[in-house]
Amino acid sequence: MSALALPESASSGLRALSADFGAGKKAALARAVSIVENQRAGSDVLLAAMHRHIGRAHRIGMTGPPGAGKSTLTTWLAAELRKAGLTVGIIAVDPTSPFTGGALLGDRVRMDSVALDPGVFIRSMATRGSLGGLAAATREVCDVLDAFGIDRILVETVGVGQSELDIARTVDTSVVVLTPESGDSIQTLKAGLMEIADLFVVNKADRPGADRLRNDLELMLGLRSGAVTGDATGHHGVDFKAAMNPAKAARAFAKSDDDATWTPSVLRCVGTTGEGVPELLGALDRHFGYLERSGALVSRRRARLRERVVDVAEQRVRRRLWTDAATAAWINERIPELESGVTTPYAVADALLARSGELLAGAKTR
Ligand SMILES: Nc1nc2c(ncn2[C@@H]2O[C@H](COP(=O)(O)OP(=O)(O)O)[C@@H](O)[C@H]2O)c(=O)[nH]1
Ligand SMILES: [Mg+2]
Repeated sequence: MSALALPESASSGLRALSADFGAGKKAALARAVSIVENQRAGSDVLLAAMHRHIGRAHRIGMTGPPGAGKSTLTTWLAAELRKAGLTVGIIAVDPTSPFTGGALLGDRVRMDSVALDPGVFIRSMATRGSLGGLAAATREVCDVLDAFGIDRILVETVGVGQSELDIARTVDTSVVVLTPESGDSIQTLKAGLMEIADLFVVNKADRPGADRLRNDLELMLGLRSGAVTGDATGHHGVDFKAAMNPAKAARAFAKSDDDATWTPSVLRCVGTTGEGVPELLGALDRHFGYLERSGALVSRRRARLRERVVDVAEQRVRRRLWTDAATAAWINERIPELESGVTTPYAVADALLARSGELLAGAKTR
């Protein structure tokens, strides 16, 4: 890629950065990621210039409870992808276990060889205010890695709450990693986690209970009765309710064809030895192929573009309106009428929006 096309107004610093980024220098990638992650000056300009260059990378989420082996498997995947000559980005958004933290101490050698490989870029995400902001930041950092030309982006997240699910939804393929320890609680696992899964990994298959967990998952997915759950609408993940309802699953199966349907499979892995990792890679490639053939990739990417517009618009409304001194003064002047009940917060809010057209359009900048 040549240098990013920046507007005339871009600073000389951004120009130098863009030239180095275009030349494939990893230091420029790291700087661009930091600017975007922390929403520093130039962030929007850089992302806008990168927009044309995104869409090549396969974005893969590794989601699951803390300690399931997400980082370990991510390291294995990165090593295997490198062997295949692909470049890899790793984004760790797991606040309970930083990618470079103690959890991987037992695995220092492989981790170091991955971390020091010039074809691998690793970043642990700091929280951007809230977890909600983190999903947007994760998506933007993925865009930067994608624009740089990185082939596979692995995003590690803990699938415990809504915000983490939002992060998981920023990827093309979601892998949910579970362990035999989570086996007994399978019914209590958040349905949300089940719904986003394109692939399940039963990790720690060296431990007792792995086969049972795999059976339980396959039963739940309707795989063991031979019924396949449909994804005919092209939405993300398995139809969990249909999976719990064999008759519905059978109907979905009857009207499905291979290109329009994805059935999440359940793979076994042993993170400590790398067993099952080649099969996981194969399944990831198959899922990407399915996304391309079925049109789901296009629709997911369209949905992401829509979300991006909404995110950016909200950011700009906030920034333009609430940092404007005249707007703050105007609201203050309305307080007496609000206090006396002459007007309501709803009427004031409408009046505020009606008078802020130019400000919202960015025509007035201060
Ligand atoms: N016995 C066993 N331990 C594993 C396996 N995979 C990972 N571990 C260990 O489980 C712990 C947590 O792994 P980690 O990758 O940090 O989990 P994360 O929190 O999901 O990222 C580490 O000590 C790993 O070495 C496995 O297949 N079998
Ligand atoms: Mg981890």
